[in-house]
Amino acid sequence: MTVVEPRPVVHRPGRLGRFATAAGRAAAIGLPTAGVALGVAHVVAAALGRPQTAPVLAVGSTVIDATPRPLKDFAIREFGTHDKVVLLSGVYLLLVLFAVGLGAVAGRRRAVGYAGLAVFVGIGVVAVVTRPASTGIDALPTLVGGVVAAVALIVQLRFSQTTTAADAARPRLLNRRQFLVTTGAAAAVAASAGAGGVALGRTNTPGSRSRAAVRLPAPADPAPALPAGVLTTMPGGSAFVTANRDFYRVDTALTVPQIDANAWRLTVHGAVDRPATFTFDDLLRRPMRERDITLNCVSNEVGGPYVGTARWLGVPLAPLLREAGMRAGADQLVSRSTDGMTIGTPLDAVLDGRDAMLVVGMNGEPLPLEHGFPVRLLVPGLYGYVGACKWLTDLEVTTFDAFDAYWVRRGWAARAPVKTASRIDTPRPLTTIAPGQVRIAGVAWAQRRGISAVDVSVDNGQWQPAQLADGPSPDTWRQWVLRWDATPGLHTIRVRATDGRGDTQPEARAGTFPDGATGWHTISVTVSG
Ligand SMILES: Nc1nc2c(c(=O)[nH]1)N[C@H]1C(S)=C(S)[C@@H](COP(=O)(O)O)O[C@H]1N2
Ligand SMILES: [Mo]
Repeated sequence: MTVVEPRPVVHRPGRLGRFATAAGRAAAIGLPTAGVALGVAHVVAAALGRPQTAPVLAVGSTVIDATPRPLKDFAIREFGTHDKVVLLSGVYLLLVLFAVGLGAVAGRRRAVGYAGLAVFVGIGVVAVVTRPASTGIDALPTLVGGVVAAVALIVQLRFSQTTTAADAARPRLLNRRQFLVTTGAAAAVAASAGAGGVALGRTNTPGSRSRAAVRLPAPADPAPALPAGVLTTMPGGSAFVTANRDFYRVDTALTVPQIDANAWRLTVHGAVDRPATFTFDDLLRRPMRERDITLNCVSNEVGGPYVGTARWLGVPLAPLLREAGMRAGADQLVSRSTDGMTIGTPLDAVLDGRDAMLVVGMNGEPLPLEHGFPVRLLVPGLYGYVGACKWLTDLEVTTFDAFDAYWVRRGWAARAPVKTASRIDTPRPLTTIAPGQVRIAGVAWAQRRGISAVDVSVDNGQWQPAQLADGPSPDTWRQWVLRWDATPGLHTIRVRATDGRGDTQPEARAGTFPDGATGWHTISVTVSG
């Protein structure tokens, strides 16, 4: 007689259900493991005072440098100052996919899982140590994160599988609970370490501590008093001076470089007879100049936000270069920063008498970290990418033939004086406003040449001269206002400026690449009936 063994009744989930269970389990193993690696690395990096050595940031920075120019251009255009958030989100998304994949293979073949983790850590280490200005020790946070993550993975795998007879005999529930507990613990470690790292990285940084200790000297050559007509505030529009916290920020740095002003050095070298090195105190002992200057980015679209005016305090650059003794034939000044940026400035622009400065102060404070602490270059009349190197450490006198700077290598113009531009700040585009007397107002700039007129046209009608507020020099923007009797309906408003030489902004639209946008800022508004 044959005994037919009764088969246990099991509920087999459908295909979709099986996939979901497998994916969930893979995620439950992989995500906390990756999270532990990154969170622990982040907190160690922050505790060591080198937050930029957190592997996610190092990978992100590597991605930025490797991004082809059109894509980077697109990112800045589409996401503006959020481009870094978008990029980091992309890096995190790839990480999640990798981590889930790791969880999936680790659940089946542990050895492959550990190998996957090693690859994961390896990518981080390579990214960290190949960053400019990195040292071997910078691999430490990533390695510590990797080791702790490996332990987390071992523990999790132990509880995620029933491998021994004894395990199998145990009630499934316990096993599952243990699995959830270990996974939850790993996730908690990851989250708290990550949060701790971010918080530490914000406050306990060498840069912010050093900046707090800086005392700026009074300028020997103070900024001229602002003319009475300057509008210190402007309802709905741009105040003459842009507050530091509102000043636009454009750079390739994922974490703000942390520089101790006491350890900082500026080297002046290249085609000079007397190369020299300056400490921060050396600079502060020189006579200081203070000026109001408008700075803007070549990536600013017509009507865009990447422009601001600040009161800068700094050391005049031309005398310092003359002391070094520039050799004949040199035509380019290359600035280098601690984070590996290179910026090429025409030497004649630095030497022609304009207020080219090594800037240490912005609106009465030491330079904010985001704007280049402790020292940045500023050359009025040039877009930032050819004249405003932040976190400056090195000045090389050379030629345009001999060296292409960072953005020039990516196709942007080597010489880029700012183009005349004007912007309508109020009314806001695509808003609905009440009929009657309306102030149309904004700013216009053409550093070095100055602004001589701003005209506004409503509904393609006659150009009407706007009222121009005063400005202290041709290197700052000018505010403008025009009163308009708004009638119900949809209206378009456009603006154009004329510079100090009498040249009016061309109507033809050009994109920002390769040397700055052109065209008239045009908006439409609805006036309610
Ligand atoms: N080290 C460094 N300096 C830099 C940049 C950068 O990416 N790295 N960006 C430049 C660009 S493109 C501009 S427009 C200005 C912006 O200065 P801000 O961020 O202080 O407004 O800085 C310039 N200096
Ligand atoms: Mo820029």
